[in-house]
Amino acid sequence: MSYPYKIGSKEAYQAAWKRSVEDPEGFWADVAGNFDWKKRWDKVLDWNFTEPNVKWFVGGKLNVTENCLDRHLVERGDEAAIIWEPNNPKEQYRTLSYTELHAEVCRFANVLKNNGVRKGDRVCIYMGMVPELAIAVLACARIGAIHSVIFGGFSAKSIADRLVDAQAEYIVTADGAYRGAKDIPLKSVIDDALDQVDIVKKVIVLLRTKTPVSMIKNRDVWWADEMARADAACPAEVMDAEDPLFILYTSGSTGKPKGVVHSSGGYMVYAAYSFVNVFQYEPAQIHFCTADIGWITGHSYIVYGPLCAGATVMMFEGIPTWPDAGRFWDIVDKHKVNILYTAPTAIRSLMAYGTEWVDKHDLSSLRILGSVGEPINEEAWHWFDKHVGKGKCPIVDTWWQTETGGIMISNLAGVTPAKPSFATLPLPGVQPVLMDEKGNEIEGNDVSGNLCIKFPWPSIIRTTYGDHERCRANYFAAYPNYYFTGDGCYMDVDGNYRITGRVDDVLNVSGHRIGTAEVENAINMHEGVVESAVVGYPHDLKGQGIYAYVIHDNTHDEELTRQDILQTVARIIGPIAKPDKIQFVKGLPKTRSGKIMRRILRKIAEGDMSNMGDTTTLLDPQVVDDIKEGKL
Ligand code: 7RM
Repeated sequence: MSYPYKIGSKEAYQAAWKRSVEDPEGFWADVAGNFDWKKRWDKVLDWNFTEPNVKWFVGGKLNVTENCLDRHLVERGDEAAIIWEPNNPKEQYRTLSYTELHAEVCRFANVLKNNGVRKGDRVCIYMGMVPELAIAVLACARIGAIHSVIFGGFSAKSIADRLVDAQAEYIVTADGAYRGAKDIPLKSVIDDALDQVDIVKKVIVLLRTKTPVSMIKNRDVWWADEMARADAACPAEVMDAEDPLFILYTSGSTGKPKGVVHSSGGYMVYAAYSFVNVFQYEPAQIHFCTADIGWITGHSYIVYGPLCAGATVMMFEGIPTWPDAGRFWDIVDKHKVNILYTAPTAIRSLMAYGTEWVDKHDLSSLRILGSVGEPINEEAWHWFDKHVGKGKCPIVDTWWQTETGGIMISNLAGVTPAKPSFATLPLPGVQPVLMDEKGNEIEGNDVSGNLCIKFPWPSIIRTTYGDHERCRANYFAAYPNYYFTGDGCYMDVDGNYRITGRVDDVLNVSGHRIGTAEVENAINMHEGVVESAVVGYPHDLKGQGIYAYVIHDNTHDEELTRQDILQTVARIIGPIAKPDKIQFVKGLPKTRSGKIMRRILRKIAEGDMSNMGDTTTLLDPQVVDDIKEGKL
């Protein structure tokens, strides 16, 4: 497989970026021409950012799975598409060639059809990191069903909310999932969700952990039984370039997660284009993205991008620290991984275990390293470079979002220079700008502002499922005619971008987006809680920790209440949203109009008790001192 759209030198990068701005339609038509279309598009781009209404490759017809699977069969059918490493290193790993993956996807696509799934239907997928997860995702794409993958750490309540929002009538799950020393009873969580929701018609259950499950007659069916009676051949559904490919829920500044909708054509083109360019992928290399497919990183850089490029992906079921802190390095060594794409939080946690875990393994197969999910601090960057890359592997720091579908700002490995803690430069096709408070573009270098994108790229969010106005209000209203990212950004004298973090009420905990309002809602559901305010604070491993200030009616034991609140948050959202610290307070710093002054709460959570700034607008300035005294 060759990649005519691969940019291989600094000069080519500059030329490509320039062309992408001067002639975006010509630029993207050239990239998109390298994929299999059942019908070529009539028009490359139709757009406005006011509604917003963005359409790429208008009138084009395709099926994403033909690009990810069928077109590789003749030349590289026997080569590995997925190498799967199980949670337990003593269990045999599995390799699925492109031919095998294609066969499994087609058969499972028929299973979906046999169970009533039709084009446009929403299918919720709640599974661990097993090959069947990738198979289920691709099988949906095969028949034009819209998948909505939910990360295995989310609670029954979170699942129920998402099922209702997406009006999903079908679920694919497993009895359980292995993660380190734990196993998570997935089907049982689904059953709890289904006690709250009555729209689901079928649940297809994969046997993985042999955890006892309840199987309800006429509703729940086993994966293996269904596969055994399904046909092998499944022609790919003809999809419009703008037909939705998937929904993925992500947190914003309101209490309710949004269903980000991605298209078929534009998303696919951008996922493959960014994969090949950022990682400078060469055929036969083994690409290991450690993210879960439940997050956008797994969608774009385990499934769609790499498979579309005919790459070999490493898929890992477990966690970096089990059975020991050398697990990633053991996998790299065992499977001769060439590209390792992971998160700063994982790097920091492994760093804390010491270098002996890394040094034990042969990492000489590594060529390129990547980071995603949050700003990477310099210490972690240098540790990654020195101890993992041995000073020989370019590191790509990739900035992007669920809403952008693919990597937007990053160096291209070994082609454009890296700078520790900087995502550096936009990919050709991406036009970032920094905005001031008044809504003007900030010109020049060595400046800071809010990061916006001024021109569409193919994998831009199309809508928020079932509520287009929400999409407009969230991303296209703060700065008219721009896409607003929600991130703050600094640009250095050379024009390199450094993402400094969210400027809205969204936390980034271990690379997971969590809205402060979401956590507050969950805490407030606990009996006796009168009110709460949640802020982030710097956390050595997680990047940000969650600090909750809670007003409680105080009739119970404080420590017990604390534990109960944690339990409530785990129930309502999932364990990832549990506050690291809970401080019981008598009052919250509120303005006369009733707004909580989070700035003050953030300072206290950070342990910075100095100058609280202007507190004269507070209803009761005394609460600030009370909170300071009780700081954890
Ligand atoms: C891919 C992903 C998006 C938010 C985004 C940023 C932060 C992501 C970086 C980063 C600094 C990076 N999607 N973020 N990557 N910050 N440097 N390389 O993470 O939707 O889950 O989160 O994550 O704040 O807005 S996401």
